[in-house]
Order: sequence, then structure tokens, then C-alpha cells
Amino acid sequence: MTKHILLVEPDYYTQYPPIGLLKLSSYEKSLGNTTELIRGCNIPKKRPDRIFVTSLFSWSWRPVWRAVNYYKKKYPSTPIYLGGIYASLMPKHAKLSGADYICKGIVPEAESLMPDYELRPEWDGSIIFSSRGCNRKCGFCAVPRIEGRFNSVKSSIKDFVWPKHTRIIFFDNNFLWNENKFEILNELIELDRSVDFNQGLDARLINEEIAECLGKLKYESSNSIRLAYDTIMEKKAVENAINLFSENNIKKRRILVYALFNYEDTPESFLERVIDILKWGSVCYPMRFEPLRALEKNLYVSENWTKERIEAVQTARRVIGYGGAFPPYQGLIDKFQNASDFDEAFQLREYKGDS
Ligand code: B12
Ligand code: SF4
Repeated sequence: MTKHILLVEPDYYTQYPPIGLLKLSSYEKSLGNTTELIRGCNIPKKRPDRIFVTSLFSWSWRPVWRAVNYYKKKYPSTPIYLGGIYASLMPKHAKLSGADYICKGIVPEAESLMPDYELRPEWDGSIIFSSRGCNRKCGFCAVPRIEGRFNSVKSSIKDFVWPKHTRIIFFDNNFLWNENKFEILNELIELDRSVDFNQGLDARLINEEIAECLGKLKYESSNSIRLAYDTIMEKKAVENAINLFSENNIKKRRILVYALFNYEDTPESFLERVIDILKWGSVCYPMRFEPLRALEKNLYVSENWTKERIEAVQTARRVIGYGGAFPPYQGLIDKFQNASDFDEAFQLREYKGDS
């Protein structure tokens, strides 16, 4: 018998459609069921037989609880399934929301289906995971815990591009790990739509051949390519990747490099990475570390950092940066490079230390 599935996106802030629910919608429709998507707490058009609530960042758990609570009161005998990132990372906490079932990880059957973009007709970009999981084990990253080892690998993405969409957005954790990357890159060249490797590319995997393919793509934002310079160990790899890109049509100024801080680094080693990136001619985007199971954002301070020093970075991003990032302006390079230490670079001269 046909079942009606209510898909609920809690009303947390997000700039993307709830791609997980859109995939689950396609899956349910392939089983002969019907679906309906609602944001927040609202009355559906049709009484549901099952309710699927998704979740995103762990610190956005409150709207998730609100949604579960609302639909539980409205339909006490309808089972509520809660999945997504927060539910996968913090299943015990998520269970306290009152949901009947907590669903961890991805749903492999849904990963091979085109998301049901009919549910978001105004949206203009195809969001693709050409793979899930990751085989590396960076301690600051939740992906291996949520999605496990590298899996759900695609060899072609053509069938995942919605005809009306003008851009293609990859949510892959590590796009270049895919052994089919050249097939996919060639498809992208043919498709001739703008591309966004949203999660950044792994500098350690970039070589001449890859840089050449990436240089032939169209990019959607002012920053074409994103890389990560998370520890000083990646110095050579990041510099090399930037040089290879610049030899292949991608201007250094259009490369955005994330610099993780407030993790196991020190303010001084963070400053060193900031200076490196700017000297290489690229844009530095400081990325504050958040613990994998943080229930509140922007609270955690690692043992090498202080609240004041973190605040100094955030203020500098707003005041002397541009769009939260540090562009490679000569004035900024001089300021950072001529400073005797982190506090001078980030103007904490009056700051008297950690006590
Ligand atoms: C895209 C993305 C972003 C985007 C925004 C995403 C958005 N939707 O708004 C941007 C680039 C802005 C971003 C920013 C940040 N991000 Co981010 N991001 C991601 C990424 C790659 C995907 C998130 C997403 O939208 N997924 C869509 C999900 C929900 O759909 P799906 O997974 O395809 O759905 C499947 C399953 O989840 C499941 N499912 C989902 N819902 C349901 C429901 C039911 C009922 C069932 C059965 C199943 C189910 O089935 C689906 C089909 O298989 C994840 C990594 C990842 N691989 O998940 C990190 C991730 C969420 N980000 C993370 C972090 C740390 C950040 C930043 C803090 C980084 C920083 N230091 O600045 C910022 C914070 C921004 C903020 N607003 O607070 C962490 C979050 C950890 C946490 N504690 O929550 C993650 C997990 C990455 C990581 N390396 O650890 N991010
Ligand atoms: S940060 Fe990137 S490379 Fe490291 S575990 Fe996460 S997805 Fe993998």
C-alpha cells in the first residue's frame, strides 16, 4: 500500500536545500510511496504515514528537537525517524528529542539516485557527492565517523545533473581520492557549467595532470579553488598545488586556502601558515576548529589558544580582511610579516598573557 512520507527540514540556517531528504524522496518514490517536504513546523497537505526529520550541524540541534516535538504532538501515532549529521554524531542526545528511531550514517540505496529537485524548483545547482566517506583520519574531522571509509563511489556524474541547473556543486569530502576522477573531470569539461568543489581539494593529491584538467573548468565564485593548509606539514604540498594551478590558468588570487586554527596548532604556527599563504599569492581563510560533538558553536578554546587570541583573529577577519578572509594585499603581508609575534600581528599588544 502506498505510504505518504513527510520530509521535515528543521528551521536552522542553511544556504542549501536539504539534499539528504531530496535523495530519500527519490528513494521513497522508487518504492511507490509519495512524499512532501516541509521546512520547520507546519501543517502538511496530507496526513503522513511516516515522518523523516533530517539534521545538520550538531550545534543546530534545538530546531531539530522543536520539529520532532511539534510533529509528535500533532501525529502521536506516526513514527518519527531522525537522521542526518547531528543524529549520526550524537545518537544518544538525538534520542532525547523524542524521535522514535535514530538513523545513523548514509542510506546507500539513496546515494545512487538523482535527488528529487522537484521539491525545490527554485534551486539552481546540482549538489553531488561523487563519493562518500574518507580513508584519512584527520582528528578534527567528523566525516570518517559519520560516513566511514571511502564508499558510494561514482564513475560518472552526468545523470546527477538536473537539466535546469546552471551549476554543479560537489559536497565530496575528498574528490581527488576517487579513482574515476579523470572520467568525472572530463564530463565536467563537456558539461560546461560552473563548478564548485565546496569542501576543498586535497593539495597532497594534486599533480600536473589534475591541475591541467581543473584549469579547463568554469568556476562559480570569485574564489575558484579551495585548498586546506591545516598543519605546517602540508607546506610543500600546498605551495606546489598553488604553483601547478597558476601554471594551468588558475590565478593564485582566485585560490582560497583554509587555515585551521584553535586545534593542535599554536597562534605562532597559525601566523606562519597565514604568512605562507599570502606570500604564495593566495587568499587565506581562517577556519576555527569546532569539537566534533559541540552542542554550542564558538565556545571551545584549545589549550594553546585563549579566548582573546581567537577573538583577535575573528576581529581581524572582519576589520582588515575581506569577506572573512585575508587577501594577499601587500599591506597585509607586510603587517603580518613585520610583526614580532602573533599578538603584534593581530594587534593584541596590550594583552597581558593568559592569566
Ligand atoms: C556542505 C557542508 C558545509 C556548507 C553548508 C552546508 C549546509 N547544508 O548548509 C558550508 C561550506 C557553509 C559548511 C560550513 C561549515 N562546516 Co560543514 N559540511 C558540509 C558537508 C560537506 C555536507 C553537509 C550537508 O549539507 N549534508 C547534507 C546531508 C544532511 O545530507 P546527506 O548526508 O547526503 O544525507 C544522507 C544521510 O545523512 C542520511 N540522512 C539525512 N537525513 C536523514 C533523515 C532520515 C530520517 C534518515 C533515515 C536518513 C537521513 O541519508 C541521506 C542519504 O544517504 C559536511 C560533511 C559531510 N560529508 O556531511 C560538513 C560538516 C557538516 N561541516 C562541518 C563543519 C565543522 C563546518 C564549519 C564549522 C567549518 C568551520 N570551521 O568554519 C562551518 C560551519 C558553518 C555553520 N553555519 O555553522 C562538520 C560538522 C560537525 C558537527 N559537529 O556538526 C562536517 C560534518 C564536516 C567535518 N569535516 O567534520 N559546511
Ligand atoms: S579533513 Fe578531509 S582528508 Fe581529513 S578525514 Fe576529513 S574528509 Fe578526510
